[in-house]
Amino acid sequence: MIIDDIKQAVIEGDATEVKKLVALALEQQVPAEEILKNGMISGMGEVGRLFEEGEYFVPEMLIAARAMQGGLGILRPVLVEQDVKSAGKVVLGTVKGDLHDIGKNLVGMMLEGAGFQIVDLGTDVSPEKFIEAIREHQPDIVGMSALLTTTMPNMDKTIKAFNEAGVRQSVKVMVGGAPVTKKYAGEIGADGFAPDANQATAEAKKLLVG
Ligand code: B1M
Repeated sequence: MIIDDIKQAVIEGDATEVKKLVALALEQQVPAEEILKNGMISGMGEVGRLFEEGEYFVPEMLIAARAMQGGLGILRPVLVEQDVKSAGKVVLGTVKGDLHDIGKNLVGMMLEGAGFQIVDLGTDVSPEKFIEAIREHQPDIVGMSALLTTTMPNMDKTIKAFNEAGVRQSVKVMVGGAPVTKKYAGEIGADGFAPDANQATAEAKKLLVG
């Protein structure tokens, strides 16, 4: 099945094959969500497992990540095509010390698809850079992503820096990423949390209402 082939191509880090198969799956009317969830994200889960077991090393993870980004590039127009009017502005970034950006990019794409305007600050974003972006772009929401247990505390530090800089009240803060939990989000005083990109969209909408 094409979904299994996409998953396998991500695991093998074959970017050309991933791009080709994702395009083919879309042509065959396979829903984008299924390609994403059961093909690409599932493949990355397996890559993580292989890394944990010592079968894969950082280069293999990196190559798989490139393959996934390639596939996301093909899916992007489908994921973001829906709305045109702006539902709100979101400044998005992966916290300081953290270079993982696939999940953050996916959250950005889904938010864009739901009509949000995205200002993506990239990875390894310091509290100062977030604050600068708040002052420059005046977003409704600041979204922070972290994939490492060692960088997750930088979300807390960033929120504290927002308080000190006097910008905390002007934005809602949403956090997410594999090690982040709803409980942790509450502990650090974030306004919202989402476990995945789909729910990030629903959470962002909720934050702007309530
Ligand atoms: Co890294 N890495 N990595 N890695 N890597 C993990 C995260 C790890 C779990 C692997 C493992 O051991 N099983 C482990 C972390 C362990 C821990 O902290 N508990 C790990 C490690 C240890 C490391 C290094 C330290 C390895 C080393 O150097 N020894 C190193 C750190 C570098 C750094 O950041 N400073 C490192 C490096 C890398 C690469 C650069 C090689 C590469 C990243 C490339 C890139 O992103 N451009 C990489 C990869 C690919 C992974 C895995 C395999 C895949 C991550 C991913 O993209 N998942 C990962 C293992 C795994 O997750 N199974 C692993 C797919 C993505 C769609 O999911 O990012 O979870 P995710 O995003 C989801 C949700 O979390 C949520 O929605 C997304 C979509 O549904 N979400 C949000 C994310 N952000 C959100 C924000 C929101 C809301 C929801 O609101 C704002």
